[in-house]
Amino acid sequence: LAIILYDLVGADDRRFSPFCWRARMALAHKGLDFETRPTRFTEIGRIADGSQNRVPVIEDGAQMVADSWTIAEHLETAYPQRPSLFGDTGGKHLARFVKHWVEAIVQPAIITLVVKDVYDRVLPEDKDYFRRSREGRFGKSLEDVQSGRDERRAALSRALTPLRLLLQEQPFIGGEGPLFADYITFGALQWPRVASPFRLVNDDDPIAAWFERCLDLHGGVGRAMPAAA
Ligand SMILES: N[C@@H](CCC(=O)N[C@@H](CS)C(=O)NCC(=O)O)C(=O)O
Repeated sequence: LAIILYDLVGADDRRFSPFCWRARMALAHKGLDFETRPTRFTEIGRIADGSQNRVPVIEDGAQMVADSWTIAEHLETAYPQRPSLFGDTGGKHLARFVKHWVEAIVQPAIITLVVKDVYDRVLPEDKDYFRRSREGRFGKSLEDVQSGRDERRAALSRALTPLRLLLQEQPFIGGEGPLFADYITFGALQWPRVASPFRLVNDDDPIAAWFERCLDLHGGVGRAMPAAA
């Protein structure tokens, strides 16, 4: 029985959620059979028993699991014979650092560069909700949040310095091969790739080369999602 992944969907079937990409890459890494259920922002409350307010959520047989980190832990525990997402116990703790770094530093920097572009690509039914909730969070219009992004792009590049230095020394955050820490970071960059034409990383940046490698992983599951034009 295939695992079901409730996956955020925008216009033209775009799947841009950074957190859902973590889960999708984790499922692909484990080589598990899964299908995605495209879910709009304003449909999340209708998943299964109605107790969810965020995606990703997966249904693995009778088990419903929410939250990308909890999903990775679940997959690691339920499918120990499949390739590991953490490498070892220490690897899991280090992945937690990467999660906090990406959520506290990287994603907040990215959202201010692309939030209006994301809005332009959410489904019509979600537009009011998206604008209201995000403008409430920022205390200004989406247009004002995103404006001046050319000048703010360099700050993101500086924030990514530790990742850039690491990727000059090894092909993946996990070392020779990818681990969940790679997927956490990949999700943060796949989100603007799918939802915005704005280029965040220069082509000659080692991070760009790593991102291309990630797009090709597991049969190219990441690359199969078209980039925004
Ligand atoms: N801690 C959660 C965060 C998930 C999350 O924030 N998902 C966003 C989509 S990227 C969401 O569902 N947002 C619903 C909303 O904004 O109403 C995880 O790691 O899965």
